Amino acid sequence: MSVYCMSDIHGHLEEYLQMLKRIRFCDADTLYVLGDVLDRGADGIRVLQDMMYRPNVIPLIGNHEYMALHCLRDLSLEVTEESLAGWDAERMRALMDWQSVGGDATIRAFRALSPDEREDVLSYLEEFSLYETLQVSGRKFILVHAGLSGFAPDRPLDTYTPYETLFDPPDYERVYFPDIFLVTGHLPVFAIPGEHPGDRVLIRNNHICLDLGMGFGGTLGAVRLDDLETFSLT
Ligand SMILES: [Mn+2]
Repeated sequence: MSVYCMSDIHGHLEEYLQMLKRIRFCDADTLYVLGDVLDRGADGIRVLQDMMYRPNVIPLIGNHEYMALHCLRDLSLEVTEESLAGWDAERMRALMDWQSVGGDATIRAFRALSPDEREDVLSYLEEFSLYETLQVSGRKFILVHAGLSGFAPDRPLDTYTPYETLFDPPDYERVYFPDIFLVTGHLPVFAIPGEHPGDRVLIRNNHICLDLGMGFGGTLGAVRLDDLETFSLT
């Protein structure tokens, strides 16, 4: 009956399954996945298809799913290169922005799906939430993919936009809430300044940063919120 978080799986099915084994994930546990399941690695869609059949896996949206959602619905209807000629500049820019951060791997996998499978994937992605708040073993947590841009201590969480929560990392030197851990992915731990191992989940200043750079040749991390035990595949 434990609660786990993982983030930035980035198309790495083997490592995702390996981490589920490592934490001995069972039906009584809950796993929150904090976005960026897709892109970079080849198997993001397969990870999604595993997650969607597990009622105890709760997905949050990352910037990669956000970008994918802006393009996949169109790609689902129009899969030919010719049909792209009918796209307006804004849609083309959204597609190119997504491709520039590794979207091609997902586009290839999505095009290989049957129409029913595509619809299942799209409906699943549309359910992803922007943030979650939790209390586990007396500790409070806010889960969000990247951070809380435009932060004010009294600002209600439901007023943050996708641009404020999915793209900009927080200031890991700053304590945002004295009594709440802010749990994020998005920025690999090795890119955060300071003395800490790049292949370990970082807990500092009421932040928990889960991204160990799986999308950049790094590894996958996880945390158990019940006791703040951290896990890494290295
Ligand atoms: Mn991200």
